[in-house]
Amino acid sequence: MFAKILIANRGEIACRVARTARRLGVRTVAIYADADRDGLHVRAADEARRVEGYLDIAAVIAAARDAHAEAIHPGYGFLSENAEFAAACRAAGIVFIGPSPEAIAAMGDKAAAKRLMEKAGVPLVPGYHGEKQDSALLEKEAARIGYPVLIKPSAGGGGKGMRVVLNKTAFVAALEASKREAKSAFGDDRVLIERYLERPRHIEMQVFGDTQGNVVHLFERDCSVQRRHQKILEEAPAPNFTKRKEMGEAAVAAAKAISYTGAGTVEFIAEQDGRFYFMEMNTRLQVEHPVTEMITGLDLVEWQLRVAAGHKLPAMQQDIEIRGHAIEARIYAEDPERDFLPATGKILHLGFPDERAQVRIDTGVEAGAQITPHYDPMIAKLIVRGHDRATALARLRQALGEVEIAGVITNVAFLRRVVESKPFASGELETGLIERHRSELLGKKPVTDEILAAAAFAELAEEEKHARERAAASGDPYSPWHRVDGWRLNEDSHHDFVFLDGETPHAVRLLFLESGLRITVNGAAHALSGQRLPDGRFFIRLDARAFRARAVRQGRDWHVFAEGEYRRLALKEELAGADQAAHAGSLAAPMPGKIIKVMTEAGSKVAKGQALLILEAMKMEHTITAPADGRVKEIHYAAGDQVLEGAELITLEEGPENRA
Ligand code: MV4
Repeated sequence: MFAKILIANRGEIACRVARTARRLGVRTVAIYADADRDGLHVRAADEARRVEGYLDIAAVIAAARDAHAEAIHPGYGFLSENAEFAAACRAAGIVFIGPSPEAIAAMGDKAAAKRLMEKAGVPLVPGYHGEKQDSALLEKEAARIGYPVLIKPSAGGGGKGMRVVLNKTAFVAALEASKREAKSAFGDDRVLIERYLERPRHIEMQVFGDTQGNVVHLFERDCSVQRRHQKILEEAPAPNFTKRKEMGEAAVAAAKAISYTGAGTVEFIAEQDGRFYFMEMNTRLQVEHPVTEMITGLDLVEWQLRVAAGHKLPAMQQDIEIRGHAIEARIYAEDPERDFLPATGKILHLGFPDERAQVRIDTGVEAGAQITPHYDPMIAKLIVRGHDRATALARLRQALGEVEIAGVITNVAFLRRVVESKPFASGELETGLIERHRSELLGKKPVTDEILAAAAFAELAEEEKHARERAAASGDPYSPWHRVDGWRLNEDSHHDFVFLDGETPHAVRLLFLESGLRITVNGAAHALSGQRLPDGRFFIRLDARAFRARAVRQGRDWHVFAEGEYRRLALKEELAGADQAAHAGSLAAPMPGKIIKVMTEAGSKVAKGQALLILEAMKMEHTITAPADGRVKEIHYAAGDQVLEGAELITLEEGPENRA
């Protein structure tokens, strides 16, 4: 086994590889770009080297040499399927933890790969995969195959440049469009033509080869649930799938045809009746490998390291079996309500369910991390196992409800809706599932009374905390003006809030009665009480209901998590029955930009409305002013600094004692 390896990647997969390496006593070297210098993956490794970028072949090899790493694990993405990189490792005397450059290249050209697979007896979608590309010939081939057909670029996967053609009349225009897109995306305008399958499933087989020529498969994964070729949910084994044995044999034949070594995935497209056809082979470890690990009990990274070190496969086909069912959900920073636009920002709070035997979380970020547009927006993978699919599904639903992410918009609620949906629950998987059920899966659900009550309770607790601090700081801590329970002398004891859920206002009234606290939400009054739990959450009683809730404050907003639901609520105004409590606050950048000028300094007293800082964004200047009287506690940036949206610029201590 290797003494030391370099991990040429970042994020969750770099952390994932480091975990197994550590368990095996293999030392690890991380690489990082400047934007990632504080990344979790840097700390997950034993040492780290700065590189200009993760795609810089010479720099990665130099880092490995410099650190005396014997091998490089490429993870997925970046250089993982770059034959040139694998060859450069070989030339430098470093082991590439993956297949040979020849195997990578053989699968890189999709049409050439299909010709090769055809020879190896692997089933293909009826089609044309030839080298001749004149349009009259292609049109004739399309007619031979029979419409509808699909035109695909030979050079690329991922759906780019693909065109469905319904009939002969539309063929030439579609061919030209496909070629144009292929040329600009891959620098290669060759295409192949296939019969178009209407409701296919994406089923892939995990394979492994060693340097002695042994090849096994580790069963299939169903990755049909995706949108725009981005996988969302993956599971193993594929539900309602009848061709496991045949597909396993086809995948092993595919790997053997190119003398494959290491971890690979043979992708198939399958019809609803189970007939399947080779699509492409991914010559790397995949994002969704954990579902295979959960059903086989094997560690695929350990297998990769062993095979790369020249050992025989740790288990042969007859020793590998399926135990139970596993599902992975990919948590992305994206906004389902805005056409899944990638979201950016700072993660203010990050909470996951406790990891246990059947619940696994693979992540590469932590609270405080910035989600930037520069890298993949995946925050974490949540993987669950059950003795059958229904159990795994229930566990996934539960675990998703326990995920707490504040500060950046995510797809967690959307995932939960997909998981709870009828087509997913019944295992009727197909690549069009999300699109077909779009309207049921999207659209806002009304905010619950529990969420509003938790927000109001959190706001009250926050105000009481400040009142207590004020009382302690004043000379007369027993003055009735500092009472923290809402009671005010000779005043109507209520407290009104308006919480904005997006555009929708929700009026909430807290009433302080002798009998206790009451809350009015959505026109109905309820008894309310609560206490703080050791983990920082509230335990709240709302009439006869009791639940746990977490509330995370961001300026005047509350991020509230309760009963699997999440809302960001903006406190719009507060018409207190008595004097207003002051708010400690942070001033956040409203958009990404550059600091032009700082007009105050730490320790200064400032008045409400006073200009503190100028931010240039989108070619305009924005003046950041004090939201209240207070004292500047800390200034986090200087003139010339670039800031991300939501970055805390200045921390203010508010309150009358800080008044100028
Ligand atoms: C297909 C197909 C229907 N018929 N081929 C999309 C990406 C590429 N790797 C293969 N893809 C498809 N090929 C034929 N002959 C439908 C798709 C397809 C798809 C495949 C797998 C997963 C998701 C998909 C989403 C849309 C289309």
